[in-house]
Amino acid sequence: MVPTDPKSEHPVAIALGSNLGDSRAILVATIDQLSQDPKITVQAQSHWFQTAAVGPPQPDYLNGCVSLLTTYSPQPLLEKLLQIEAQFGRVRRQRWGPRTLDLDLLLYGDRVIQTPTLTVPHPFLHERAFVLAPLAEICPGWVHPVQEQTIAELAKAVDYTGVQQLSD
Ligand code: A4P
Ligand code: MG
Repeated sequence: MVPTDPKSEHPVAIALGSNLGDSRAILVATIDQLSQDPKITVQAQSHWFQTAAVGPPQPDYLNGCVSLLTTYSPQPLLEKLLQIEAQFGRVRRQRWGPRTLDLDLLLYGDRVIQTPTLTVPHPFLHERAFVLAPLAEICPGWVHPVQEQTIAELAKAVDYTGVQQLSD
């Protein structure tokens, strides 16, 4: 793996999701937490989307994405995300089951990372409408380093049934 220069800033995209509790308040507070970290500059935030759950039957999700510049290297950034999830009471029970907060590291520059704890790009990013709808708003030209297509191109290929953009 190419070492990350600790001083340089790296573009990152993160997906946010919640379908338990006051999802809107939890996601807004999460972005606030990210922006308060001195190693993170939040660059852009998508609209919120109400989305039908993929996986076992459960309530609709609120989903959105943010883009960042960060001096964190990938693993410490993941740990930061897991720490914020824990802070909002995320308890892991069931794979793809309901959660107060799910933070996924979607893209880290053009890096391809495969470790036991971290896969980047996120393995389902290119096939999930609930990720591609918000992501295409904020970074349409970002080239997915495995699919070798832009986010806008990937976003054109998925079905948006059950994905509704909210007005604010
Ligand atoms: N991990 C590996 N790579 C990553 C990455 N790129 N970003 C590891 C974040 N985590 C990554 O995650 C388990 C472990 O994955 C982490 O500890 C980390 O080391 P998790 O969040 O506990 O597991 P999970 O979320 O239950 O499973 P998974 O496969 O990550 O599910 P997803 O992809 O997060 O999907 N439907 C709608 N409409 N909207 C949603 O947001 N989300 C999910 C969960 C299912 N259905 C949904 C939604
Ligand atoms: Mg997850």
